[in-house]
Amino acid sequence: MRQYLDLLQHVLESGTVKNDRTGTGTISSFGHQMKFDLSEGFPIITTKKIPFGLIKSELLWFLKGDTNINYLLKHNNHIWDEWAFKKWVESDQYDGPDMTNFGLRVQQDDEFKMVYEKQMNFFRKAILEDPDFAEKFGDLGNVYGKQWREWRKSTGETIDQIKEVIDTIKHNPDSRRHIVTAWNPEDVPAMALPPCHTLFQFYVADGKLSCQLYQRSGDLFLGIPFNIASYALLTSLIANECGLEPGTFVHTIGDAHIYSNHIEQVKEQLSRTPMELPQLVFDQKKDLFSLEPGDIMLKGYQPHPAIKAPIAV
Ligand code: THF
Repeated sequence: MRQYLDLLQHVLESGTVKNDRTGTGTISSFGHQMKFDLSEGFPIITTKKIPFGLIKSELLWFLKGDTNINYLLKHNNHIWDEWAFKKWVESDQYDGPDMTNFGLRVQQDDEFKMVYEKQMNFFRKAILEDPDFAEKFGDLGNVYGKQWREWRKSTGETIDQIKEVIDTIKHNPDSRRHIVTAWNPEDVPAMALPPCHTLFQFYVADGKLSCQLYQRSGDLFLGIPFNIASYALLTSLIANECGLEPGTFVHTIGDAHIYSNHIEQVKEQLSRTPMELPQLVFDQKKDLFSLEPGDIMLKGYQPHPAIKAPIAV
């Protein structure tokens, strides 16, 4: 995982200070690529502990075509809560305390943080316990799951991009069109968070399946370690489904940035020595769409301790 640490170091040293949508501030650099040979072990960062359980449930959620955070909450996964919460507090059915700009205020104002946490806990409970509320406010709209499995055509029909790409990998492996896109220009203006993982392509050679992701924007400290592990897992699962071995994961990033409130954490991470990579183990007989998080595990993952950092919303 030297490549990841080198990228952190490079952006820290030569990035440009740049303002961003969230108002947090970043150091940023444009156009980077990392390559991970999946036969050398599973590429999960070892210089801090990454909660792999969250990566499994998020990826399976995407693959099911689910866009409601209810599934994630049932699996104790809270990485998308803020986005659904934001839709709720901005809707005309919300009549609690003012939550404008909660992402920034939570970090600056302890009194506000308590009020926010009370609202957030109420929100989570309602999503889990009240099906009508969950249907209305748990849904994130046209996010990854929707675009991957139910891309809407102008005729009203839908395209299952994942099924189609598996089919073409199996029947026409040499094709140069094994592409899944999440970037839908028609949807973008109305989206709370337009897809960061805009497009990926598969490639078959020598019995191995490789995958390249074009990520338009990458939060190097919090998001990128998740994204690398998630796409490495996706590549391995699709390879298995197609009777191939996993090849290389190529990660191409547009705006690669370190948030200004992650700098101390990044320096701490750079002071640590990487450990050996773990092995991915999963139930290879199960079909892709019926896999559950419990069917997937890492063997020999012995990372350094976790490093906490605030997420920019
Ligand atoms: N927004 C921002 N600012 N960065 C992102 O990486 C990001 N994502 C998704 C949507 N919006 C984003 C959500 N992905 C964590 C990790 C990935 C996320 C969201 C949050 C996170 O906080 N990870 C903690 C552990 C959290 C926990 O244990 O519950 C960590 O230490 O890694 C782009 O994919």
